[in-house]
Amino acid sequence: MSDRGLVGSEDGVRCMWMRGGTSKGGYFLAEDLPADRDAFLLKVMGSPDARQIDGMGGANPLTSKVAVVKRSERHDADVDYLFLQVFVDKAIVTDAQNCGNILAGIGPFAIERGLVAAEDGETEVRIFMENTGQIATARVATPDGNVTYSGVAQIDGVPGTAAAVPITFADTAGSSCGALLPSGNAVDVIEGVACTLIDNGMPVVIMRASDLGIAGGETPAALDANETLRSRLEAIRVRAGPMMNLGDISAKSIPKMTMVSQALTGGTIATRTFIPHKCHDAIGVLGAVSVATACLLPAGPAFDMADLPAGDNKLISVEHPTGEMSVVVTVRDGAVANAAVLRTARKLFDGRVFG
Ligand code: NQM
Repeated sequence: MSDRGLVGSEDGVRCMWMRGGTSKGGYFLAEDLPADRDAFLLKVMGSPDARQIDGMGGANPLTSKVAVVKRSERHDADVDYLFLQVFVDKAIVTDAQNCGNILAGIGPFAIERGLVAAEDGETEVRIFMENTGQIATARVATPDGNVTYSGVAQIDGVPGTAAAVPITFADTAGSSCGALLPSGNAVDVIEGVACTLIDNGMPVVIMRASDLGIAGGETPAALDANETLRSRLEAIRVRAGPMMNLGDISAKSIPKMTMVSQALTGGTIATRTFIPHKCHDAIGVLGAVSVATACLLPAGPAFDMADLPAGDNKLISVEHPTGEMSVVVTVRDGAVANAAVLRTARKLFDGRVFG
């Protein structure tokens, strides 16, 4: 029996729960979702409720995420991926942002659901990211033609090791804002703070930590408890949204707010990111690509703080509260031509979920 249109269907809806990078969420085939998708997803996650006690969500934006996947009709992609952020404490489901962490589970999910045929050894999956209209290419470990989640790759923010999922992005500049520097400037001063408004896959406002009165190495819990900081960041964000061609951002989870300082553990730069109302325990994938790109802008606050390696293929180590994210960028004519990251993913559950 079809589940379409039945929010509270007693039969539930087919769904795979996966960790993708440092995030976690429900992965659905587009054809399996009911017509009143957003009402269904709010019930699945248990939103709005700070504890999400009546749903699958983990009471954190990073564990209240959804991927919707279908076979692509494009010649340059195998599958289409739509990311949806389900707010924890508000009745909002938004496609206004992309997510490079949940992206890490798309290749394995697509193969497991039969949308992409597995090779013997490794399978390349070309993913059209519907939120931003761009393509990512993921490589999935498929020994003997089956997806494996076990392996030796380690990413900060996730305990243990798993199979590597290397992901390459090209042409991510201006993904949501229409231009890499949507205001036309490398630096804008907002509320007295020097900001770089940048979008290389994720719209991010980059500021010096010291300009916001913090050192830059604080824990997310300490920053979440800093009401003065949070209200200053929101005042800047509200003004930055329209400058970034994002319109009224009050009900959107973009732009992200990243404060940078000099690297603390041997990386290129240190970050603390609000996404946008809670401090990230790590940093988003595409958020890190935007920060890495900002490190190359001589006039900006990130350049001042960055300890950049030489050469046109740069490994930029973006430090965050639980370690670092390595972004490998290829620089052409002084600009980032493409970026690559290493992620892992793990299937946690496959079954039916109830709305
Ligand atoms: O920037 C969190 C995450 C993300 C987004 C957020 C992400 C990205 O860590 O590509 O991955 O910034 O909301 O999953």
